[in-house]
Amino acid sequence: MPEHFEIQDSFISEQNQTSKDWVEEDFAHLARKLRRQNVDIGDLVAKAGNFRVAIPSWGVGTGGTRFARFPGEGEPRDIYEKLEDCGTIFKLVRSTPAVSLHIPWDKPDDPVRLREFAQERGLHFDAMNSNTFQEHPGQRHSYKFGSLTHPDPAVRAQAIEDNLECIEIGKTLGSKAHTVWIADGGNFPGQQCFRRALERYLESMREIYAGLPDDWRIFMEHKFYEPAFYSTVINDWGTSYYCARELGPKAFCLVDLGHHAPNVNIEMIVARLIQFGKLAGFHFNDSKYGDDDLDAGSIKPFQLFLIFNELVEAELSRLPNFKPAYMLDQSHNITDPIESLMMSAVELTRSYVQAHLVDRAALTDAQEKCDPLMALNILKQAFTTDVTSILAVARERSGGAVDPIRAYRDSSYRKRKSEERPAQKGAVASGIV
Ligand code: RM4
Ligand code: MN
Ligand code: MN
Repeated sequence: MPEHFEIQDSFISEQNQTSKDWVEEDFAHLARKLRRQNVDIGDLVAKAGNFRVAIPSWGVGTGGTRFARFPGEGEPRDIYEKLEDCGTIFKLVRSTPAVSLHIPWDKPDDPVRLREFAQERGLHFDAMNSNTFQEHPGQRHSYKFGSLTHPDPAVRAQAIEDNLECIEIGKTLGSKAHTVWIADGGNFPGQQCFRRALERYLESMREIYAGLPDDWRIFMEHKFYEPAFYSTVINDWGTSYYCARELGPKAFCLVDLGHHAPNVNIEMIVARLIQFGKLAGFHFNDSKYGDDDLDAGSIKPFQLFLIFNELVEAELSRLPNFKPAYMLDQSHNITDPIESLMMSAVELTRSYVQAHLVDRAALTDAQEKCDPLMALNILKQAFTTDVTSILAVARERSGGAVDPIRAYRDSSYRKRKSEERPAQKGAVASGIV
């Protein structure tokens, strides 16, 4: 028996056999239905099979709120165990071969070894993420009043250094992008000079930008509040876009779905950033009230579809500079993180495939003829088409599970991990998300 339990490919294919009947029946029915609309189901299976989204290293640990954290059984205790879980997710859903690392939460002691460890599991590294919103052991200066925009140049220099270090580690890991989210802002009117803070941000970011390798991109993530409750420095996409323009062609704006005020039209922000050639990509999650970090598609699935509608439209139009990076950024407080991440990856693929079902010629026609009802109807038709069997077939063809959640539960993976990974008394998993 291997020292570390792994779900075997043979187990997955046995599981898939038990779903064979319904998959074939639903798939054949859907193929006929789509043929009536002149859509080839094979094309959609290929699209589903090519969809990719990165898993956040911090997402496989159990999250918490500012009130409490309820540690899950057998949760990963270090980055190697986190990668084990990411490998399991990848095995079952097939769309998640990349992992996005948060430094220093998951700072590797030996990046070369970590890269090899990932490769052995078919994984590679997506965008790096810096963390200048917390204090880390041994840190000289406090980030209590900010990092890249702090009034004290020594604090800013430290924050710049922290970001450059992420890039350094990322180079060894094979990453090609760096994401910067800062918590800088204020809790009270008058606390910060808005203009000076943004000037300092740009000044600091220019130094980080100068440290980017030629084939890297830098992503800026805006957020309108929290932990700062009155103002933030990179508060919205407009500020982010301005900074991306100022910094240069390697700078882009990242959209985290939870970082907008309630009811904001996020799909329109996405369309604008696409049009201006500055969309970095996404931190996918869902929210009801704030930066809730709930599972993608759990609260506003129609919004998710509308976002993918914009993305697919751009993909089909072959716009230059359009290569969005897709990442999940969620906090799993009451579910098994592996299950939530798998389900979210599936929901993103669902929206992506459904967006390919939009009859674009008919939509343009309705728009040009000022026919709002028909335009909405065209979108709704795509959104209400059940593409579950397409997703299942795409996964199965690439060796994944027809029903990832069931396969995962039946495998007893979590139970086995709880035996292998006894909780360390008093230990706090890195990451508070
Ligand atoms: C922030 C933001 C960042 C993430 C941290 C943990 O709200 O979404 O992307 O790194 O949370
Ligand atoms: Mn985020
Ligand atoms: Mn967030």
